[in-house]
Amino acid sequence: MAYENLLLEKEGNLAFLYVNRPKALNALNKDTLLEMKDAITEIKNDPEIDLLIISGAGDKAFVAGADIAFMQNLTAVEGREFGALGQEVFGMIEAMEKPVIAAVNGFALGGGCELAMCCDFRIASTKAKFGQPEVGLGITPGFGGTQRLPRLVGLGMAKQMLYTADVIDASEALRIGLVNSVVTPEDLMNHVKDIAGRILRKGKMAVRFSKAAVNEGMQTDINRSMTIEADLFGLCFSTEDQKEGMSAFIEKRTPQFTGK
Ligand code: DAK
Repeated sequence: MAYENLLLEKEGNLAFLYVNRPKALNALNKDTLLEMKDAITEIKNDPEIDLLIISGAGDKAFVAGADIAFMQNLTAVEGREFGALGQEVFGMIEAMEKPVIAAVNGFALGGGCELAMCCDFRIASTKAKFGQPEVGLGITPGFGGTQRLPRLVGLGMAKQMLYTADVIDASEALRIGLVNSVVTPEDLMNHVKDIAGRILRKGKMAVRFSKAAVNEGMQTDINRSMTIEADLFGLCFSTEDQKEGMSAFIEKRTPQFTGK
């Protein structure tokens, strides 16, 4: 499907979703979020696609936030609806079975930082900048920032970022664990594709079950989460990839996974 505010590209088993409103630094308005909902559904249901990379079009921004011009005159009810839509779309990304990597190429502020945080992990270019500037606009983060940021970087650092609205650079984001690595802008996509390739060469269902175990386990207590892990571990033994992976090890050869 063609989108007005997004670019969706496919390359083998990889999908690349670019937020594409460079003139507004890829800010998210309602139409863009609605398109993202469709695009995520399309990627989720595409049997050819095993991994999604999300980035921003242009060379300046990943996503500079929710669209302030769009939000400026919202009523309380419309604001709530807009927040709920963003939460729904970001929740779909987080819950998607297929791994999702954020390739953060520039400003990731407000809703942009929140978009990056709902991905499985984040790789940044040296140009990336992160922050939750909402309190400077007289609002709170509304697309999960108050919840995902403390889970990723800890309570103290999250509260400092949320209360001060300070923008941090890529090296500081690396230091606090918000991103996994920082590379030059020229190297960003190749670096992310290299990581994606290493994931795609593993047992597909094992990767998906690992994602489910982490995501579901993090929402519950340790006893329940261990049960979730045990269940998903057990489920692996219903896959052909488990048999192939273990046979290959015993036979001292490289496994030929089929994703089944
Ligand atoms: N929204 C709309 N337009 C934006 C934008 C944004 N977030 N960010 C940038 N733009 C537009 C600018 O208005 C400008 O448009 P023109 O004037 O050219 O028409 C164009 O992009 C280029 O921006 P600048 O000229 O400002 O570029 P600079 O290099 O000088 O500065 C900047 C780049 C990223 C530092 C600056 O643009 C900036 O500070 N942008 C705003 C960043 C920000 O505050 N982001 C957080 C947005 S608030 C909720 C739902 C959602 C949310 C909260 C609650 N509920 C319903 C509960 C989410 C909130 C946010 O994300």
